[in-house]
Amino acid sequence: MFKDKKVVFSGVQPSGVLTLGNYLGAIKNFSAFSDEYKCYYCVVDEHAITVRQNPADLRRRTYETLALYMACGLDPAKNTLFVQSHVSAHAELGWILDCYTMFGELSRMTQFKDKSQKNADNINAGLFTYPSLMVADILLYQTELVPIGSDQKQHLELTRDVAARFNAIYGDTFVIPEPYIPQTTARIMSLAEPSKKMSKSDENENAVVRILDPKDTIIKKFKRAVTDSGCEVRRAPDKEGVSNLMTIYSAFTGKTDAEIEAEFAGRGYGDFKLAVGEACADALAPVQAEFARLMADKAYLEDVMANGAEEAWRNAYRTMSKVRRKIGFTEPKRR
Ligand code: AQP
Repeated sequence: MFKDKKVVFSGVQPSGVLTLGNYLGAIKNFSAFSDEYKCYYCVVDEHAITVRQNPADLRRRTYETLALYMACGLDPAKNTLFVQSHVSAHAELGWILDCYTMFGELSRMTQFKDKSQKNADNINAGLFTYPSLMVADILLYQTELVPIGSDQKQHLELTRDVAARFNAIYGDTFVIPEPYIPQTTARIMSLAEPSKKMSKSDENENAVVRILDPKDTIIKKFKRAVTDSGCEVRRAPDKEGVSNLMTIYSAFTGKTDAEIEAEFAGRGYGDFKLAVGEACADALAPVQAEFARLMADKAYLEDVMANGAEEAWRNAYRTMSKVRRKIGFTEPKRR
C-alpha cells in the first residue's frame, strides 16, 4: 500500500495530564521511528469518552496532548500528528470491525474489567467495544508496528486476531501488526501502590508523576513514594516500590541496576528517592519548556491538526474503499 516505508501507528488518550508511564512506556519511544517508518501518532479522543469527560477539559487536553507529542520530539514534518475524531474513518471501520469481533473476546479484555470496576456507574457499551475501535485505528493505516506499554498487549493480540479473521474471509486486506514494547519501561508502577500501574486517571495525586509537574512537586512525590521497611536499594520481586524507582532512575540516567545498587549502597532510601526525583525533573524540564512555547501558539497547533487529519484521511480512505468493496457495501453515485 505505502510502497516506500513501513507504517507505525500509536495513540494516547487525552483523558488526563499525561504521566511518566505514558512518557516512558510510549511517547518517549515514538520519535525513534520517524526516519525509517511512515508514522501516525493520534490523540485518541474517541477512546477518552468511554469514561465521562468534562467537555472543556477534553478539548484543552486534546491540544495539550498534541503539544506534548511535539515537545517530546515528534516533528510534524516527519510524522502525521492528528486527532482521531477528525478522521471519521476510525469510527466507521470501528463499527465494521465490531461485527468481526466476538463478544467472548471483548469479555476477556482485562482493561475492560479494570475500568468497569473503576467506573461502576457508567459501564457503557463503548467501554466494552473500545478494543475493536483500537483494532480499527491500527488496521486503517496498514500498520506494521505499534509502540505501546505492556498494558495494551492484549488489545494488540486482539488486533492481530481480527485482522487474520477478516483476511481469511475476504483475502488479504489488512497488514498484521506487531507490538513494540520497551524492554525495561513497559510498565511503570504507581508510586503509592507499586503493584498497580501508574495511570493518568488515578485519583491519588501522590501515585502519579505527571509530565507537566513542576520540579518541586516531582521531588515531593518521589520522596513520598512507597518503598518497604528495609533500606537497601536493590531490585527484587519483594521490593516492588524500590524496583520501580530503579527502573525510572535507569531510564533517565542510562545506569544499570548494578551501577545504581553501587551508587546507593549504605545510603538508604532518602538519598535514592531524591536522586530519582532530580533526574526525572531535570529530564522533563526541556519538554515542559517546549510544551509551554507550543501551547502559546494555538493557531500553529490547529494547523498541525488540520494537516495531520488531511494526510491521515488520504491513507485511511484507501483502506476504507477496499474494506467497503470486500464486504459488499455499495458506493453512492456521485452527483
Ligand atoms: N504505567 C504505564 N507504564 C508504561 N506504559 C504505560 N502506558 C500507560 N500507562 C503506562 C502507555 O501509554 C500509552 C497511552 O496510554 P493511553 O492514554 O491509551 O491509556 P492507558 O493505557 O489506559 O493509560 P492510562 O494512563 O492508564 O490512562 P487512563 O487512566 O485514562 O486509563 C499506551 O501505549 C500505554 O500502554
